[in-house]
Amino acid sequence: VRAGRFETERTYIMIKPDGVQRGHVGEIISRFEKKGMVLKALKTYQCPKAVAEEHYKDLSSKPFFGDLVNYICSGPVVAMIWEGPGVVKSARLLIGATNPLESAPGTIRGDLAVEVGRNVIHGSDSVESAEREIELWFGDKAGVVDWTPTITPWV
Ligand code: 3AN
Repeated sequence: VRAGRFETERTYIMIKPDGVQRGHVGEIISRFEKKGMVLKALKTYQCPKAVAEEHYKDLSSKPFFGDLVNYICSGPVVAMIWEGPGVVKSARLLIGATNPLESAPGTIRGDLAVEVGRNVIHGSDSVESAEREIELWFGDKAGVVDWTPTITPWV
């Protein structure tokens, strides 16, 4: 995909139930917008257990897997597709390290969280994971709009 002069990619970003309930949706979306990424889909969603289990299937042998699935299903999430140049890695940098106590200040988790089990946001860890997760969460294509901003954002 080419948007303007950039080669772009897509990533799956999800504000977890704690981020939604603590009122951080606007703040988090704002950080991605300010960075220059393009919002391609957004929905609030009450995640069924099967979707959370599929999403985190690589962690199914971890001792915290059950708690993780229950947490993701404990209230609505905000599921999003963001597009932009290098967006998968860039989003991970904006999000910060998995453990919020080790995330740098200025990152989303570094600024907004203290617990690894309540770390506010998910972002895909590779282009391949992103495509798998987009298919899982937005497979029905509902709310997914293929658009390119028509203004040139900068010279
Ligand atoms: P990330 O979300 O930064 O990609 P992963 O994929 O290692 O990190 O972990 C996925 C999710 O599992 C984390 N976002 C966090 O919610 C949860 N998690 C990871 N490690 C732990 C842990 N030690 N205890 C509880 N939950 C954890």
